[in-house]
Amino acid sequence: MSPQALIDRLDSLEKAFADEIAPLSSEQDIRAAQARFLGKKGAVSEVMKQMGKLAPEDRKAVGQVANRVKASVEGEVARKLGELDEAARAADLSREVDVTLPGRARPRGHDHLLSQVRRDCVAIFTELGFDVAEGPQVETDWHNFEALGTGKDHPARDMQDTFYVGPDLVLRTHTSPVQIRTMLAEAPPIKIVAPGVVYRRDDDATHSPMFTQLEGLLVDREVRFSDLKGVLVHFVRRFFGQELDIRLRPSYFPFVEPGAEVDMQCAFCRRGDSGCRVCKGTGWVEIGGAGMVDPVVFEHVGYDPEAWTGFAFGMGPDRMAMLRHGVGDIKLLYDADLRFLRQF
Ligand code: FA5
Repeated sequence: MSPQALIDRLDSLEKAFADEIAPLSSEQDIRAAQARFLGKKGAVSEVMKQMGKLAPEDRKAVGQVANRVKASVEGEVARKLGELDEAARAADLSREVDVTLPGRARPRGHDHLLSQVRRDCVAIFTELGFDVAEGPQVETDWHNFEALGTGKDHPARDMQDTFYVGPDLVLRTHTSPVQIRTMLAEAPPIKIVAPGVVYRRDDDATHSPMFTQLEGLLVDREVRFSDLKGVLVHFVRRFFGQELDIRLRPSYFPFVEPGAEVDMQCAFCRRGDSGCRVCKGTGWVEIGGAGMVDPVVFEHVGYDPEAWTGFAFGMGPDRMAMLRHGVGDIKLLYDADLRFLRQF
């Protein structure tokens, strides 16, 4: 082809490109058109391949036109894409938004049943003037056992199957070590409750390896067993909202003397109906242990056992949650199944 024919061809390609992209309205189509003209096998490139055969001065003239056409195609592409961008932004801005429409509601969670029960329990005692105390879940053998009158060889160690995390470190088996920590830190009189998680190698429908307890400790002058009973009766009636009675059965804990197991009247059948699955027909359900603080415990924490007296109790809020809400298996409290938890 002659140099002039190549220049004419390039000029007509420039016009053809402008016509081709004028109606296009997507970036994808515009890029495809660009490739058909400027790509390796594109129309402009095909023309340029023929320039090799030209005399040097002709090659220069055709080359200049080719460069101009290339720049013009690229300029057209940029302009067209800019137009598309502008149109999209304008469409976005002119879209109507009804600001009076209600927003999308987010589902709301609520406290876990055990948190609710714990809060209810603590509230009943703070009303009576008790403070809230806390202690660590990984506890020393001394705080969990020794200081509570349970030496290394004491047979009562078998009463609680313990998870050991070191030679002298345990996952606390009850909240009673908080009694020790509180008395070591503060002088009497003392009036605290200590809610918290405890651990034992236990596992059935009413026993979980991790469960909660609520400890209570009151130390003052001339504290009597009847004070303990009065506080426990008040608590049970406030928590269950019924005139339920409690029963204190003589029992043994190394840190109280005398000690008792605390039973409450069955909140379901009240009288011990033979078919009641909660009390198994006895009319009573065990909810905790209690007693008068053993003088040996006062000695361990440096209180004068001649001057001070006290009572302590440890209850199982999990059991009380099960009783109040008719939950048949303690595992439901720890399974995190929303179908169960949403009911409370
Ligand atoms: C104690 O743990 C004593 N520390 C309580 C105490 C405190 C007595 C202060 C005297 C003075 P006991 O092992 O009985 O006692 O446990 C108390 C309550 O915890 C039980 O009545 C029961 O309600 C609950 N409990 C015990 N083991 C489990 C378990 N594996 N799962 C759920 N609840 C449990």
